[in-house]
Formats: sequence, C-alpha cells, structure tokens
Amino acid sequence: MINIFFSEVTSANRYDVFLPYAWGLLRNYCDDRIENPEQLNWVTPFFRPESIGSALNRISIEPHIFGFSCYIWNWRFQVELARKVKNKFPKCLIVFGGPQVPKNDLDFFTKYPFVDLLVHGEGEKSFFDIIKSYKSDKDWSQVLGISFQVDGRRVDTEPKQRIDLSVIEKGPYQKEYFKEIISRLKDEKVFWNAILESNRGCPYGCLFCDWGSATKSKINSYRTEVILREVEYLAIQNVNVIGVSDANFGLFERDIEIAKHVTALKSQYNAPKYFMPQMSKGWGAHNEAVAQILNDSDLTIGITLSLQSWNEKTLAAIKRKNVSQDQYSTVAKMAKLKNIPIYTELILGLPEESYSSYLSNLNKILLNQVDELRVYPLTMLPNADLSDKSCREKYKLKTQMIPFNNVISEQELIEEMMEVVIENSTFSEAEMQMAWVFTFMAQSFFTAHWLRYISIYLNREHSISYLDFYGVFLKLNDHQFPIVTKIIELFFKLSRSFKVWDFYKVDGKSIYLSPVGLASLHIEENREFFYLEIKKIVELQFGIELLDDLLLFQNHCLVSSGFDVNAGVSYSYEYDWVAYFEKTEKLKKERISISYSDQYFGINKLKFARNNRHDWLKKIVGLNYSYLSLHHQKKFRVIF
Ligand code: B12
Ligand code: SF4
Repeated sequence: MINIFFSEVTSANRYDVFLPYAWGLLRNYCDDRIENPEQLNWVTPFFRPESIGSALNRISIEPHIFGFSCYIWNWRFQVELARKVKNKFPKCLIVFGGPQVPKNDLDFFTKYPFVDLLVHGEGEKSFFDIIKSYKSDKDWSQVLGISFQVDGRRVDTEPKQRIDLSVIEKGPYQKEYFKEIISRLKDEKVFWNAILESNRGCPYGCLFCDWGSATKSKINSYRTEVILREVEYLAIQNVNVIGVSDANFGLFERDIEIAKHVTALKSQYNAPKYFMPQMSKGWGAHNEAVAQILNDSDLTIGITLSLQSWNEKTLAAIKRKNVSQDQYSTVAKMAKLKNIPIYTELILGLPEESYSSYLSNLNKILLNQVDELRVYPLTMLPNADLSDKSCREKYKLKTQMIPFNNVISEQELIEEMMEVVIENSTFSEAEMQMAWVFTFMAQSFFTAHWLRYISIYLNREHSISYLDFYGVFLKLNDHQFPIVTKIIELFFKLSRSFKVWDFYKVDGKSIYLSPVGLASLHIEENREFFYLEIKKIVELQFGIELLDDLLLFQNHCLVSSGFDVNAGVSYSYEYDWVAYFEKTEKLKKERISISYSDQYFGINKLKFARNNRHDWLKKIVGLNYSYLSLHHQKKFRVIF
C-alpha cells in the first residue's frame, strides 16, 4: 500500500474555507487511469490553516509520497512542513507542484535539499507518472515536466503535452472522497467554497502574470455537461461560493448556459450564494448576457472589468490587451442602467507607469463611477516573465518583501511574504506612497461611499475632479479638522508600512481590517462631526456652500451601527437626490422621502447586532473588501 499525503493549505481564514481542488484534480486523474488503485491510500489532505506542529502530529501513518501544492500564500508553510516531514520520514518522496514552484531557479535543490521532485505546470500527468514510477523502478527521468537531482546534478525532463480536458468524464467534487470532507465542514458550520475550472489556459501573456506567462496557450475546455454536473453537486451540498478559475469567463457562448444553470440551481437549492468568474478581458459578445444573468439572480457582487492600467506605454510594456476607454465607459453605462455593480482592478507599480499616469487611471475609473476598486501592489511571481533579471534591470524595479495580507497570520502561524515593487524607473518610492494614499482615499471616500455623492455633486456642478477634492485633505490643519486629518495620517502610515490589512482591537475584540475598514470605523465613531468638517473644507477650499440636505442624504445612505433591522428607517429631503444621482437628472427641488429596509448585509448576507461596532465592522466591512456593503441596498422612494 502506498500512502499518499498532500498539503494544499488554501488562502482562507478559519471560517471561510476553499476545498483542496488541485488535490482533487490530481487524484481524479490518477484514479481513472492507474492499475490496481486499491494499492493507493489517499490520505485526506491538509487544507485548513494550522501550525506545523499540529499538521505533523496528525501524520499517524508513514507517508510514502507527500505532495505539496505551492502558492504564493502558503509557500513558507509548505517549505517548513516539507522540511519537517523529510526529517521525520527520510524515505518519504517530497513532491512540490503548483504555480509557486520556480521553473528556472538553478539553486533550488541547494536551498531546499529535502525536496525530491519539482513538477512544473499542469500536475495531472506528471503526478500520475510519478506514482506509476514509484510503484516500479523510481526512475524519474521518464516523467515529463519535472526537475530533480541525481548525485548533486539537476535534471530537467522535457516539457509535457497538456492533457485533454474534454476526455474527463466526471469532475472530482462528485467523488466519494470530497463527500467526507464536505460533510465535516458542514458539521462545523463553516462557509466552504469551491474553485471550479471550465477551461484552462489564457491566450494573453501579461508580463506580470504567473498564469499567462506560464500557460499562454490555446484554451482547453471540459465538456459542458461535466461542468454542469459539478456545479449541481456543489449546489446540492450547499456550497457558499463557487470561484471560477477560468482566465476569461464569458468568452464562449456556452458560458451563458453555465450561468443559467447556476441560476436555476440557486433558486432550487439556495446555493451557491455567489458564482464568481473573472470576465474575459476584451469585453466579448457573451459577457453582457452572463453579467445580466448572474446579477439578476444575485449570484454576483458585480462584474469585473480588470484594467491593471490604462496607460498606453504600460500596456505595451506588460503586453496586455484591455478594454478600450470607450468600451469601458459603454460597459459602465450599461451596467448602471441595468443596476449591475462593476468592479475594477489596478496594479500599482507596473513598468512605464508614473505618478501622474496612475492618478489619471484612478480619476478615469472614478469618473465611470465604479462600485468597487481593488488595487494590488505589483507582485513578483517566480514564473512570470517580469521576474526575470532582464526585466528587473530594464525597468529598474526596486522590490521589498512584505508580509502577506493574509488572515492566516493571526493564529501564530508562519507569516507568508511576497516580493512587491516599491519603485521603478518611472515611479519613485515617495510617489508610490502618495499614490497609495490617493488609492485609500478613492476606496474609502468614493467606492465605500463615505463621500461618494458629495464628490459626484462637486464634479457635476462645479467641475471639481474627484482627486482634486480629496487632494485638499492632504493640506489640512489638524486642529481645525481633526477627523479628516486623522484618517489621512492613518493612510500615510499604512502606505509606508505595507502591512496594509491588519488586526485591530475594537471594543476589546480583535478584528481584521483594511484601510477602508479603519477609515470607516473612525468615521462611524464621529459621523456628524465628519460631515461638518467636510462642509467646512468645501467652503474654505472651494468657496462652495454645500446644501445640508445633500450632507444628510450622503450621511444617511451609509448603514449606521445603530440601524434597526426590524424597524428600518425613513428620511425626508428637500431635493430629489435619487433622481439626481441614480438617473443623472437635473437637480430638482422636490420633496422626497426615502425608506431603508435592508435585512442582510455584507458579502455573506448576515445580520449585525445593533449598536455593536465590532459586529457592524465584522459583518459589513470586516474580513471582506468593502464591496457594496456599507451603504443601504434596499431603498424605497416616495415623491410628495
Ligand atoms: C482561485 C484563485 C484565488 C483564490 C484563492 C483560492 C484558494 N484555493 O485559496 C483567491 C481569490 C482568494 C485568490 C487570491 C489571490 N491570488 Co489567486 N488565483 C486563483 C486562481 C484563479 C485559481 C487557482 C486554482 O485553484 N486553479 C485551479 C487549480 C487546480 O490549478 P492550479 O492551482 O494551477 O493547479 C494545477 C497545477 O499548478 C498543478 N499543481 C498544483 N498543486 C500541485 C501539487 C502537486 C504535488 C503537483 C504534482 C501538482 C500541483 O496541478 C494542478 C492541476 O493541473 C489562479 C489562476 C488560475 N487560473 O490558476 C490565481 C492565482 C493562483 N492567484 C495568484 C495570486 C497572485 C493571488 C493573490 C496574491 C493576488 C493578490 N495580489 O492579492 C491573492 C492572494 C490571496 C491571499 N490573501 O491569500 C497567482 C498565484 C501565483 C503564485 N505563484 O502562487 C495565480 C496563479 C494567478 C496569477 N495571476 O498569476 N486567488
Ligand atoms: S492577467 Fe489574466 S489575461 Fe493576463 S495573462 Fe494572466 S490570466 Fe491571462
């Protein structure tokens, strides 16, 4: 009997778990093909965050093959666990696979002598051949797509052919082995999520992307019925979120069928709560239909319009094809009309990006009134072309290892690190810090809504750009404006430390917060005074007297920690702000009343305990991004 162990610790916290999909795919492939499968004992993999000691203690039989699924978010953990396993079980074959396994690090085996085999790229065929070889002569030279050492000399075998996904009859989730894992998670009442791929590969080859650089290739798809059955099984089991790992969902017409199927399942089983694909980069013919279907059934938190940058020089340098600015605006307008939220991603620190081009990206995005904006530091992934020495030199990339923004770290586990760009040939370190401050302001004040309506009003009525408005916050006197200056001070601190998400004590309990979360906490504690300060700032800096009616409308649209879910709340206004902001009509002096009656909040649609700031933060902002959760969603307007 061969005992096969596997570690695929996923990016998650204790309450929000991803099933070990890579393990499932490898096992599925091997089970279907291997002779005498009863000789293999696949031990339930490690996939939840835990300490090395605890993981080691749970190894109760001798491991013969130990697979490690390596990602940027678990690398240090995997290395340490592998080291200890090899120490304790010297005969165990340690196999590293996954995107964090470097292809070209020639010193790898010197640094990590306890690793026996490195598998590059797709794992199914290689892992199958490794097991087959383990059962016979242990001659790894016949296994394609791997690296190993013989007498201190590194051997790289020939790259392998990609497997044909269309011949796979049944996905792993429906197999017996996942049933046991799922039923244990259900007993624990954790939110459990599944990754699902309907296809593999990406025709683009963005310089910074591990995936694109690695697989730039023809798209290889599963048969539609295989996907539909997997989704159905997960829905019956009450999965929380299905994350689609395709690089370009919406590229194929059948994606509409998949989206419709998930919708039908949701109405039957009330699961999944969310179905989250990354939309195809060029906004294709089917994206709109897919977005509409998913939005109508409340399966999405918005459609993704990933940009990374809008600067032509940057796009050329990173070899990225984007939606054009015109196309972006058209999609944003369509989304607004259909009430579909849009969210956009940018990367800060890309080659040829400068402070002014980055701020211009930010401003254009806000002008399109996005609902969610995520900005990532440019991260150096080992297999992305950008990590090559030549690129580092060409763009004068200065990098720093920073702690990973990962919820795992609270539990005294190994802190994961990532290498990020803090300066390049066109963007100085000081400018990059300032760019982060503007980013936090855009996220907190615009997308998280704290000043969204005031910003739009100033832009529409007085042509004040969003960033010009927020820019004045940088020059304020802290005696006169203590609340706003405190927030800005906080943003500066975060931009310098790079430990952006962190744990904070709120009312005696620890909570994991983003910059938006921290700013929100501070504003919530001083709401009335915050808006008074804003009124004064606008008056002093721009000579404009903001209507109190607008300040009230702005303030009320954000869910307060005192909001009574059972009673709801109603407010009256002198002006029809809803027509002005939502229908972009002219401002009319017309009395309206608005009632807010939300019952559930945040991405997990939870209720929060009234007048409990900790719970308010946790449910509304907390572990997730701000998304659309800070402002009231259920609104009813009456015109008098
Ligand atoms: C789902 C996903 C996530 C999920 C996390 C899911 C989880 N399980 O925890 C979420 C949305 C949270 C996420 C976040 C991030 N992600 Co992500 N994510 C993905 C995505 C889309 C799918 C991953 C997946 O499950 N694929 C399906 C599996 C089966 O494929 P696979 O993982 O490649 O596995 C195959 C092979 O690698 C191999 N293999 C894998 N393990 C093993 C083990 C052995 C022993 C063997 C032999 C083979 C083998 O065989 C498998 C089958 O062929 C990938 C892109 C992609 N399409 O792969 C990016 C990707 C993994 N993410 C990436 C990154 C950078 C991130 C972020 C850091 C982004 C950011 N800047 O914040 C964050 C980090 C989050 C955090 N705080 O931890 C990079 C990772 C690069 C790296 N070196 O690890 C990827 C590759 C995308 C990219 N642009 O390059 N991500
Ligand atoms: S960033 Fe997206 S589009 Fe670009 S190569 Fe990676 S997966 Fe493909």
